[in-house]
Amino acid sequence: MKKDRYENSRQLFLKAATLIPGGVNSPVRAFNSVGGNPVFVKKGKGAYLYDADDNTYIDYVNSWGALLFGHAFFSVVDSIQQQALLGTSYGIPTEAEIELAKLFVDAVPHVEKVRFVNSGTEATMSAIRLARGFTGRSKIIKFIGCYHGHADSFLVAGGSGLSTLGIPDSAGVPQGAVADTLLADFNSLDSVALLFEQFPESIAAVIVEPVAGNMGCVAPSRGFLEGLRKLCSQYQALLIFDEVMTGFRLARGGAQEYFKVEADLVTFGKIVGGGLPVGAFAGKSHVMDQLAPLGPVYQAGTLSGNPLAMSAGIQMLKRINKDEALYRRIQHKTSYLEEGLKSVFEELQIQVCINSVGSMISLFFNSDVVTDYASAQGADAGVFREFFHGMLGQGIYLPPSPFESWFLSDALTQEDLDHTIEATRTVLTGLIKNKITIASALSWTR
Ligand code: KE4
Repeated sequence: MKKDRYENSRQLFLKAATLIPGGVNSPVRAFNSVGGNPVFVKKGKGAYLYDADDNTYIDYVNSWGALLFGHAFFSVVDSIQQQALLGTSYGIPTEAEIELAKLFVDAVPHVEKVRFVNSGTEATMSAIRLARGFTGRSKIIKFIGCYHGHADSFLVAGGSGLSTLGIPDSAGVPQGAVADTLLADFNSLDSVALLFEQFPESIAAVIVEPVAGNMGCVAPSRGFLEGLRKLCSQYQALLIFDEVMTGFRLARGGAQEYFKVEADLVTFGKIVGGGLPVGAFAGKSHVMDQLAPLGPVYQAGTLSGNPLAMSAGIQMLKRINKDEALYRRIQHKTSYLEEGLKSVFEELQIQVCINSVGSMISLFFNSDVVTDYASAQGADAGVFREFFHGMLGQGIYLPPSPFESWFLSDALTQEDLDHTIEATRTVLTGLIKNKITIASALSWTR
């Protein structure tokens, strides 16, 4: 009997679900918001993924942004192989940590010291603790729809998987853990100013995704980041740029370079580890030196600065340093894709909002512009679901949620981009013909 296109993945998912909650090790992978079963990948190479049924995909997730140069990038793989022969972990300082720290501090503006950890969550959790320890204050401001990992104090009105699953808060987080987490609206300086007026001497930090990627891609409005800088300086709070997504993606110096706004602390993940578990947080010495063993703010990790992960990160940053044209090239690829998608929607008279910054891009089935979480939520999730599966069938792997940014890798070719644009035309044409599946969609065709 003809095998279903995803049969092996389906079998693997059934098996995984007997051993791993929900069959996945991170909720957003479970396809909950798009329905169906996740595909299981057996190989990645360059811009492509190969799943358990030997289907091939052009990848626009790239390990949620970590793989700026695509899968199995030769120098990263080679360095990991070399290091593995020398040992996988020591729990003792190594020269590699100094080398990556130097590459990091030379690339990222306004930082003097960096501490490596194992995930973006660890980086943001530690940065908040450091801000609280440095200022002696306890409150933090985060933005509705922004996601900073799964540390307790962030699990309020979070984006990414929390929005995908429709659980903006999480069970198991005691009220006390979020009592000091104040919420503001992304792109609304008034909502931030109001909180500072209410708590003029209690706010340790404002943490923001300089480009929101966890409600879909949403750019900061003109003056928003500059306004946050001004308010934090005025009230002696620290401005934390959560650059887990934007770090080394928007520019070599990340969002601070791209928007020319100085943060007091920055948190990194993803690209800095080249696909291995690395997070980092960094700032000026007088703040970072509050960290143990120098200062009173405790933070630790068995595998922090792990030699395998350091070797991968070193290769990523070395490649970024020597590839002068990288960011211009990947920006061009993103603009080409965006223009191509827009022309297809225009041709088919379908309303859509496409947001992009650098090599981050999102598509909202929405008639309005998307500038914050509320407008992102206004997009038609049902049509996104149909679109996602249609594109999957065309060999295009998109993030399985409307509340996620797509991430381009430099491995994408012109042909890949053209195929993506053509696939979009094929899928949307099919959706429009198939009135039963997307009756709601017709409501937004012109
Ligand atoms: P991790 O702990 O997942 O490495 O990083 C947490 C984090 C912190 N800050 C920002 C801005 C982030 O985007 C993330 C994690 N990003 C999600 C993608 N939306 C990771 C995917 C997942 O949860 O599986």
